[in-house]
Order: sequence, then structure tokens, then C-alpha cells
Amino acid sequence: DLSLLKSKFRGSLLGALIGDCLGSSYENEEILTTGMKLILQRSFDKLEGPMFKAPVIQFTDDSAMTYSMAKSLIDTGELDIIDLAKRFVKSYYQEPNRGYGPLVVTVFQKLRGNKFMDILSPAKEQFNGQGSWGNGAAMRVAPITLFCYQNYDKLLDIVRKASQLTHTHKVGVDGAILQAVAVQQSLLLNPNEELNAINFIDDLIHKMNQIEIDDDGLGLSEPQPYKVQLSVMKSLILEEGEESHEEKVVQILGNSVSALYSVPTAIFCFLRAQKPITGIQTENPFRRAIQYAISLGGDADTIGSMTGAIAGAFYGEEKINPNLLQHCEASDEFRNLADQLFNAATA
Ligand code: R7I
Ligand code: MG
Ligand code: MG
Ligand code: MG
Repeated sequence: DLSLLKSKFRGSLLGALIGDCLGSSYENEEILTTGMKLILQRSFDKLEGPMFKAPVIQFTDDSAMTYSMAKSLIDTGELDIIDLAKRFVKSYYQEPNRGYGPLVVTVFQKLRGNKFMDILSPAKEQFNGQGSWGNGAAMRVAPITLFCYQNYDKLLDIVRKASQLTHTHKVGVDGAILQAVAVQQSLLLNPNEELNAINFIDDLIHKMNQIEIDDDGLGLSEPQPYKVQLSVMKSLILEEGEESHEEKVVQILGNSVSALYSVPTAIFCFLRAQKPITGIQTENPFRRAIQYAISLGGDADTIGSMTGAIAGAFYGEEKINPNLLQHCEASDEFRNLADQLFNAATA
């Protein structure tokens, strides 16, 4: 059903945008206290309510890089790594105050300095040559999934190459792969049927098992950190009643800027939010997912954004409150990008 698929494309990019915008003012907060959770609840209620005039909520680096990622794929019709590098750098220098990771900026400076003649060294040189394990490659990955949603091998290949512009550490790259694959699974599921969270996680475990073995060609003795986190997530899902246990989720899955301690968390938030959660009053599972992700504090914009990309790919645009969306900067542009990716992917 092409109209459902189109709605899911929109849902994913708009979900990424909304999670980033709404999470941004909570970035670096501790896990939210009961009082702050109430403020968050009221803030969502107000944004979803009758339209009122207010300054738009600005997006951060997460959406700026997602935008460049999408635009590059659309305009070049493929992954053109130099084009992508130029867009990231241009967008950073036009708006350097979007809240970029403190050290990724060095990569942009070096790329501009070498006039894009050496695309890969700047990222490799980060953190004394070990590369960044931040979540910056994962946070911008949704457009790649949309661009090649039918071709798993191509998806992995493009995600790897696009990540390595800024993130070469295995944990940074594999986190982007996990996020991309989670968005793909969501996109291909029917939102009118109940989602089986355990099957969803098992599919991810199966895929990450292979990906983490392939990484170094060293075989099963290599550590498989994402596979471990996904297994732990499964036990968290099985234990949860209506109580939300945020402390435990943060302690085990994390809420930090590390890809390893944020991508699995985003997947968990999406899966967990299919059912009611204490302290979050809404019938809408898309909103519940993002509100829950933000309530964990820490890297709230990025975990909110990644959760939104996965949830939106599952539920589609229909579940996104239009008033809420209107309050987010550039929402029309993001819907338009989703439509262009849809045209490219289904042509
Ligand atoms: O990954 P990156 O683009 O940051 C994305 C985050 C998101 O939360 C955005 O919303 C924005 O706020 O930033 O940027 P990087 O600078 O590559 O990585 C982010 C942080 O992770 C770094 O500033 C370090 O604190 C940490 N980090 C590392 N620390 C030690 N050793 C990443 N890799 C390493 C490492 O190898
Ligand atoms: Mg940000
Ligand atoms: Mg490295
Ligand atoms: Mg962030």
C-alpha cells in the first residue's frame, strides 16, 4: 500500500524532527523528577491543544545533519560522500550554534581546511586515532533507510560510508547501523497489527550478531556490545508492567551521548511506549514514545529524535498531532524531504 508507505516516510522524518525539537530544552538534564515530568506532560498537552502563537521550537544539529543527509541523497541520487561532506560543513558554518558535539567540529574545520581533498582522515584522527563513538552518525541516519528501504545490503553499505565522514569508531558506526535497521523494521511492519516487541528485538539481535562479527573479520571471539545490550533490553521488556522504572532503564541502557548507551535506549522507548506508562497521559503511542524518551534526561534531543524516527516509521504521519508539528521549526521542509525520498525510493 503506497499511501501508507508514504505516510510512514513522513512519519519517520517528522518524528526525528519533533523528538529533536522537543527534547532540546531537556538535553543534559538528569532523569526528570516527578515535578519536571509534570511540566513535560503539560508542555506536550499545550502544544497539542488549540493553536496558539509562539516562537517556533528550534531544531538542533541532529536535524541539521538529517536535513543535509536527506538533501544530498535526493540531489545526487546516490551516496556522494564529497557532496555530503560539503553540505555538513556548509550547514555547520552557516549555523554553528545548533548544539553540535564539541569535538565533531574539529572534523568540519579540517575538511574545510583540506578543501575536501582528504575526506576520511579528519574523522579517523578524532580521539587520538580511535575515532568517535558518539551518537552523531546514528542521529542522522533515518534518510538513508528511507532512500534504500528495500535493499538491506545497500543500506548497510551506505550507512557505513556516510558514518565514516565523522565517526570511525566501530561503536559509532554500528550504532548508526542499528538505528538504520530499527527504522527499516518499523517501516516494513503493519501499524494496524499489534507489534511483537520480542520478535522485533530478536530480529535486531540476529542482524547485529552478523554485523558485529563482520566488523573485524575476527569471528565470534570479538565483543558484541550491541548484541549484549539488545539481549538486556529483551529482559527489560519482559519485566515491565505499567510502572516505568526509568532509573533502571537509564542505568542499564543509558542516556548518554555514546551511541552504545543511546541507540538501544531509543529502540526500547519505542517498544515500551506501545503500552501505557505511569506518569504519561496520552492515548497516542507516538507521542508517548517521544515523551518517555525525553523523560529519561541525558541526551534527550538525540534519544527523542531517534525514538521519533523509529516510531514515526511504524505509525506514519496519521499519528502525529498537526498542532504539535506546527510548533517545530521547518516541519514543512521535512515533510517535503520525506516525499522526495519516497519518490526516489519508489521510482
Ligand atoms: O557524536 P557527535 O556528533 O555528538 C552528537 C551529540 C548529540 O547529542 C547532539 O545532539 C549533540 O549535542 O552532540 O560528536 P562527537 O564530538 O564526535 O562525540 C560526542 C562526545 O562523545 C564527545 O564530545 C566526547 O565527549 C564523547 N566521545 C568520546 N570520548 C572519549 N573517547 C566520543 N568518542 C569518544 C572517544 O573515543
Ligand atoms: Mg543536538
Ligand atoms: Mg576508529
Ligand atoms: Mg543530543
